[in-house]
Amino acid sequence: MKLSRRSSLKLIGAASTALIASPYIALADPVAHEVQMLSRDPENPKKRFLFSPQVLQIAPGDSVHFVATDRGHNSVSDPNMMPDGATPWAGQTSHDIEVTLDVEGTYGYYCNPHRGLGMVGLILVGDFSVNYEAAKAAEQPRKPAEVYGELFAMADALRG
Ligand SMILES: [Cu+2]
Repeated sequence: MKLSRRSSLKLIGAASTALIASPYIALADPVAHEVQMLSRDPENPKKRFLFSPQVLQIAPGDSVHFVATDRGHNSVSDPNMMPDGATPWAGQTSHDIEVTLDVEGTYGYYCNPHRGLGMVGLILVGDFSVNYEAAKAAEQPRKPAEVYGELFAMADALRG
């Protein structure tokens, strides 16, 4: 279901009132996060073709807006790095795409033109342990495997 942020918030508000006793109703309103698609890291110009931030931790129901800050990139979910029941996404090159992630778990995604150069990212939703080990073990080409090594090291630290 694709809703504007405003109508999502309205629905959440209605649901909270109707189901106030449910422990599964989020306490906070959903948050809209941004991930920039970059050809060059402004903080480290030697670093090319990256998502920023590369690792994003969010709550279920939050949205992620992939912003085409630089042209020539897109965001595509990796089918081997998603929890069961999650909706895959595939943005058009040089276009923004916004996804709402309702299913808890570990999500990997890549830029189609630059996957081979290691342009990949990780999103951790809620209790992301459900498919964490499977996502970590997912087979990758050489360069993305290298980058995922770094990203999962960061994610390991978040797991405590
Ligand atoms: Cu790219």
